[in-house]
Amino acid sequence: MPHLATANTELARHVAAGLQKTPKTLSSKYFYDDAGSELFQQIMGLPEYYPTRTEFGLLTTYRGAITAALRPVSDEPFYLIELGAGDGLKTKILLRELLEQRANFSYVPVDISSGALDGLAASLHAELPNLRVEPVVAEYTAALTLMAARPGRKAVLFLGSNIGNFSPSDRREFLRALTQPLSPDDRLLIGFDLQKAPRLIRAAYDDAQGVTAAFNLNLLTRLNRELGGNFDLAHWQHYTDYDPIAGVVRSFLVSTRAQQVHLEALDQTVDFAAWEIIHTENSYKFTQPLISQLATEAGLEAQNFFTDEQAYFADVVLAP
Ligand code: AVI
Repeated sequence: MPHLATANTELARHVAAGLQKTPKTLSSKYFYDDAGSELFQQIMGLPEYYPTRTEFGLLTTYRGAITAALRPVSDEPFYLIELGAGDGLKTKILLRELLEQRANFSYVPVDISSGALDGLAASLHAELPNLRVEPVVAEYTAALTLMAARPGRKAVLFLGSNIGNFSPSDRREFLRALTQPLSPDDRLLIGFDLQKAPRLIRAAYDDAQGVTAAFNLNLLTRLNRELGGNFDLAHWQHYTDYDPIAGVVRSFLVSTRAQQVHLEALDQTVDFAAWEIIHTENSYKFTQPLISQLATEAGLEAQNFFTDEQAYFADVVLAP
């Protein structure tokens, strides 16, 4: 018998509230259980999912200029802090470059899951034995407040267009909260997926092999396991669309028939009409003016804008 969450966990409270909204809504932050994280790794390698390989190419091409913008001019020690490090594949490009430059720095990967950080620290230790790694298990803003007490520049990485999964008001608030503990000498490097041909964007979220569908549907498997739900996956579909006016991919789970779902841990039964949706994810796409506006609103200045030849993706250096 799996161990059920009580009605008091963050997930339980989120689901109880989200399934009472109109439209029903669940946050994409709950996609990333073990199976979801594994599926996201697969998504990053899909032919249709251009953001990861584009950002990888961009960091490779501009690694010299990017590290020059991030590291202090003098040889004083600094911290390269990464929010949500994942497998570190992209970051290793910058880490290798800084090690080759003999830069005086520590790498500080931040995550709320200590498991994710343990794996990363072990792989870094094996691959880059000279690298100083100081993992921090914390929420992002708490980690930056903690690091602000240390002397030396903080260069903060937030790659992969993770910023695109926030709503416009949440991303403004998030960036303001991130910026608040930083001092004028610190820097941020943020990855933004850019607006482009709508069909290309849509295909990235509706791949031919169905991996993104499995990733979205896995949320229901998680609710079945952790909240004692009885979602029958045979009667749910993944649906996604890109809205070029709002510049956002919205993803949904669609109930293919009228059905009731019981969630034991919530002591709640939820009715779904035929073709009713649960909105599960927003993936916002940006333009250069939107990025500049966002920076200004957060009290930041965009200093360098690095993009690929096709202008699919941008990594932007920002200063408080
Ligand atoms: C993590 N995040 C930036 C991904 C994105 O592109 O919005 C998550 C994702 N969802 C579906 N595919 C990938």
